[in-house]
Amino acid sequence: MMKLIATLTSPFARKVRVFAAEKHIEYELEIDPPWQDGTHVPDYNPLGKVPVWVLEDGKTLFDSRVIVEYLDSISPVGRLIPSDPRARIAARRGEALADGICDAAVLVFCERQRPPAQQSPEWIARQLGKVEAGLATLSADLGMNDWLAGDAYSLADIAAGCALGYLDFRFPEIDWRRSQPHLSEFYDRIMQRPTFRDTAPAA
Ligand code: GSF
Repeated sequence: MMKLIATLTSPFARKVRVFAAEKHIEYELEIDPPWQDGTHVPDYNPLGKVPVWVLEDGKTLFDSRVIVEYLDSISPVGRLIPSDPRARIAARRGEALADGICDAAVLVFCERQRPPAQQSPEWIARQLGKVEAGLATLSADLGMNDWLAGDAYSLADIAAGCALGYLDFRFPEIDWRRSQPHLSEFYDRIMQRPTFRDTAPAA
């Protein structure tokens, strides 16, 4: 059986979990927080990050973008990465934007774990600026549409939903719903999907 090494808080791992669930791909979920002593994550991924996907023959795939591409290729059920080149690039761009928001947010979260005297307010502000600008662009890209890339639900929407969920989980003080009402409606729409409800971040 294929295996996913993840945490229940990683937005990148959630993207993979939602993606696999939407495609009815079965796998074993192994929780292994990469920050903890004794983690085995570096044995699977030299970068020491989750998610990692372990194939039946023991080969490993990372990062989340490579994993979702693989998952879309092994099952024709409900394609989530469009095959039309323009729609495909739009979906991947949306994913890159959402992942980039998460990268910046994760850096802020990590910085805030350090002793207060070692934290850099400038660094935190720089990363939070990326989160704000990223949200504004997501909202602009969504416009009045239901989904981010073309007419159909895609990888871009999954990545964006995971990014918004991560912000709610780690940064409840960021009131993105008020500043981005379209994203708020989008998030309500995506949270109706069982695959999203079943994968909400948990401490
Ligand atoms: C990012 C994975 C990542 O940042 C991907 O899979 O898309 N580009 C990669 N993972 C974090 C956990 S998280 O905050 O989602 C991670 O494993 N960090 C451990 C470390 O040592 O940086």
